[in-house]
Amino acid sequence: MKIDVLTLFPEMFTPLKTSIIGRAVDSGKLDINIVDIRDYTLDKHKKCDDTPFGGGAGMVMMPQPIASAIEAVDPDHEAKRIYLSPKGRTFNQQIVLEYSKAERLLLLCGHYEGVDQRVLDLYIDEELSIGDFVLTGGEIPAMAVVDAVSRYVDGVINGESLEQESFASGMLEYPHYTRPQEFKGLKVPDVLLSGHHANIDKWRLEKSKEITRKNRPDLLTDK
Ligand code: 4GN
Repeated sequence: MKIDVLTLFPEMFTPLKTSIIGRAVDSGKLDINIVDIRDYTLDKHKKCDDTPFGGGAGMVMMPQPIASAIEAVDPDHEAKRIYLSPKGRTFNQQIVLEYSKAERLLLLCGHYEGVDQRVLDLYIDEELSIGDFVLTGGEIPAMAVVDAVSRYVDGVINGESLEQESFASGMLEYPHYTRPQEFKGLKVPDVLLSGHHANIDKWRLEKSKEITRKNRPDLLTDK
């Protein structure tokens, strides 16, 4: 999968060089192209934002640099083009799966008060929000999308982990334990040491229901 990320702050994306995503990029399973919108400005002072028509606080990202950047990286509109914004539809695991089937994604990160509406009207397929809160820019939401979607790209992580995880079952995950068997007076539950796999599965299912009832009862309508 190829993901283009358009931003005024490319240095914010260094975390994607790390860990599982970094490895997937190095092995060629993922192509993450971080594009500096400023490289596409035609302004002699490299200006990419301006004051809002109608007045008000803050700055608006100018349409020309963004339009030129999108036309340069995705001239034939092969990518699903997404703008990260608190006004978008709310991201969830179903959307992760939907996006993971695309050959290409293009993520546009706004900053300040956001981008000129005409960029959205002319170039963007959908607005997406990672939750009901406002950040200084779309970069962190874009990274969340890259990470969540990349996990479903073939070979990035093993398929068993994907099936086991929270939301695959429609419930939250059971607790995990590793060595030592006792830590600061707290013991690992006996059943996990028993080797009795039917009992272990039963315990995990009960724990999943318990944590889901406590934190996300909305997920439990039929369980
Ligand atoms: C996305 C962008 C939050 C989200 C953002 C989110 C930059 N904050 N909930 N901040 O996914 C106005 C236009 C704020 C750009 C935007």
